[in-house]
Amino acid sequence: MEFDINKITNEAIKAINEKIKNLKHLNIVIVGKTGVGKSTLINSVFRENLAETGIGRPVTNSVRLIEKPDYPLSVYDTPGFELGAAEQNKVKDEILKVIHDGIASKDINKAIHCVWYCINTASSRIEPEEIRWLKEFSAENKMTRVPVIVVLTQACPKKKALEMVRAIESENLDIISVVPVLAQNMDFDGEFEFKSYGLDTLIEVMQNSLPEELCDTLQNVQIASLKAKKKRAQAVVAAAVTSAFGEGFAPVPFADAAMLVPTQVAMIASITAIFGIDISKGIISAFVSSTIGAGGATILGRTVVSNIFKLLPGVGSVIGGTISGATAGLITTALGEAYIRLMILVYKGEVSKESLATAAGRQELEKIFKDELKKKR
Ligand SMILES: Nc1nc2c(ncn2[C@@H]2O[C@H](COP(=O)(O)OP(=O)(O)OP(=O)(O)O)[C@@H](O)[C@H]2O)c(=O)[nH]1
Ligand SMILES: [Mg+2]
Repeated sequence: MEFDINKITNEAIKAINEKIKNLKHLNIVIVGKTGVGKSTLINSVFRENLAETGIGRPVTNSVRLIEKPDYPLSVYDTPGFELGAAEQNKVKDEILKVIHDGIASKDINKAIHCVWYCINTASSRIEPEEIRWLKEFSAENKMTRVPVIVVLTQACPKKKALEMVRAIESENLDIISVVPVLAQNMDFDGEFEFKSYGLDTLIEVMQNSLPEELCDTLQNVQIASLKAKKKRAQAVVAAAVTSAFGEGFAPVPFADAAMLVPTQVAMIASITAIFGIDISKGIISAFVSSTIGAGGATILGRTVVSNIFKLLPGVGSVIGGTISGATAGLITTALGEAYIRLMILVYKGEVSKESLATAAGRQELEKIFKDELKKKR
């Protein structure tokens, strides 16, 4: 059958745009005294320097909403917050109002999904006022149950940070975790530098506390953990294969290319959304032509199957133009894994659209795909 790379590329681009447009909207609240490092944290965890480049508008007296067009995250920031009973109560009530408004909307896109309460590790000890705030907030959050994560900012030295973690844990607060982080490297008189750490743990804790519908969104906006993106992307591949090919015993008519392509296109769209990078048509077209359409070695159609089988001795045989679902699944898995490898290269800036347009670039992609196929044998 005729295998139209351009058509599949266009379908993939369309699916990617749809997937990104349909991501659920994530909303988080960040509380903490002025100067603890809230803005630094936001810029380090989320793509596009959000705290600096996002449009901040006042929601209430002390709460500011940071958002960007076509960006599936809103951050409710509390800049300039000073400790003191009156100010603390005001901020608490305003945040509770934001939470209640979200719930009243009955819309997951408007609900508050998480609160980060930031405490600076550099302060000599945890102030009783902070603990009191957390206790009072938790009491009023009993019904609304928005998960609270205590983030220990500027957490160095680590030993001191760990002491603070223990001190907070001993308070038995109604929080899901205490996470020490150093959002940016910290320089000491040019003598030595503490390396940033902990943001990946914060992402992991978030990922585990969010409803499933928001997990792709979190991965889309976060830039703190490549490992978390990869893990989520691999889960997408596994789910695509399971849902499309089941247990894999039923024969799949291979000549019918239409059977595989939609599954693979949807899988690629989801993975792209997870990586949160702008993907050009050139990159998708290079990927399609060097994998499922590699110079005469398309996976689809009978000729292809035999080509693939040269790579996969012992996998089974082609009977009457069908292959087992297991084999179709295996090819799809290799395709997904190869695409994840490509996304990681693009994410790290190790490959460009220009280099993929060259013959050498495409050969490299083809090699990655064949590599993955051999792994799955
Ligand atoms: N090296 C380093 N500096 C940090 C870190 N976090 C915060 N800082 C510094 O601490 C100062 C205050 O940080 P901000 O992020 O502006 O604090 P904020 O909580 O947003 O403060 P307000 O907006 O006033 O409430 C800035 O000079 C930051 O550069 C960090 O992880 N590493
Ligand atoms: Mg700030």
